[in-house]
Amino acid sequence: MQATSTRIESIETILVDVPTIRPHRLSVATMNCQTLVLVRVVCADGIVGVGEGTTIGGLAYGEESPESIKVNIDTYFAPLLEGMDASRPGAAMAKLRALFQGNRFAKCAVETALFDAQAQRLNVPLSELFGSRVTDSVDVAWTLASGDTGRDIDEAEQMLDMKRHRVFKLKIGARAVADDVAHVVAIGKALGARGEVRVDVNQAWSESDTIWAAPRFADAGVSLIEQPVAAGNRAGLKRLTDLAHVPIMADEALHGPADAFALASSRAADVFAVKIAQSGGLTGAASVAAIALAANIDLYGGTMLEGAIGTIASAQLFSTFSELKWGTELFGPLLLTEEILTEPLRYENFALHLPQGPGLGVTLDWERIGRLRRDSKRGASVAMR
Ligand code: MUC
Ligand code: MG
Repeated sequence: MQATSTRIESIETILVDVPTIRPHRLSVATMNCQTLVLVRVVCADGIVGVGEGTTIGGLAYGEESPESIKVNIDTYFAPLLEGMDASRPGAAMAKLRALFQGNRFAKCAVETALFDAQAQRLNVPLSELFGSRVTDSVDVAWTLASGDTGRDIDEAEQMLDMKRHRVFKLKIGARAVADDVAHVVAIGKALGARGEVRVDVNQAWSESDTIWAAPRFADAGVSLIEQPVAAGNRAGLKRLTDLAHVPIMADEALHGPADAFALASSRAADVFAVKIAQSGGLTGAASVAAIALAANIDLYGGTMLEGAIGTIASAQLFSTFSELKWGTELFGPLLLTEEILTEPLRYENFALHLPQGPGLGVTLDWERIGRLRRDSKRGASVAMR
């Protein structure tokens, strides 16, 4: 048991169910609600760190569900960490990784909370623990995924009018390939030079589907094709990258530094979607980015459609990247109907602007979270940060 005043006293996990502003259709799931998995690490010096380990579509996207993230933190991680020194997040996470397999999202949530607490303790923004910021804002793309071409065009027009987003990622892969191509071409035509169009297939296509679609996308001005084929099909991803019709981005194929190294070694993609949850946390994501940059692979700041905590944690890390050519898609909180911060994240002029305060730099609205949490009868017991 750690005797210092920075001892970890308790770890609490909370499931928060928040409806989305419209159905969000991916090839793997249609989301009407997002479940945020929030973690609070309470330290003996009075500092409370928060983290998030959110996924997409229950068990549809990854190997962890919101419920598994919660139960594994509660059952395995918390008893190990309680009593350890919170001022050594690296040591605590090394122990956790040595003892427990997998569970990248759960590890990300806990690691974020530990680094949030430590950055508050040192009175610096979390970014300063990861090499320091090179920017105070990151560009943010929007995902068009209503499932309807006309509605997607209207939504893109609204985003352009608001100056909130000018890069649009289109979710495809649920329909016939020719229908998807027609959908993308129509949106590209409607937006013209005012918006940049990219596509995310979420692994739904075969290599031959992609070979057929890619030159058509190139003609339509599509700038990026994300994860067209199955995550395990690295050789196929490389062959598609070598075709060089449209740059190819790896997303689901990237489960942390080992995958990043394997993909970079064969240059199986032009761009890496760096995600803190998929990478097992902030340090894993920093390694993925370093491997990409060393291999001359471009960076993109990805999301698991996290709420405000996972989003700002990602932004804190991405703000330290020396190069972020393809910007980010850190729009998760904007897809939700409820605000969980006392002051919302600042989206302006096509970018997310980072707060200057210590740690994550945001304050959670615990009263509202108390009402939204799945076991809301316990809401009143949640202490204020
Ligand atoms: C993904 O596959 O990139 C990111 C944006 C979105 O709508 O879904 C996510 C996941
Ligand atoms: Mg993706």
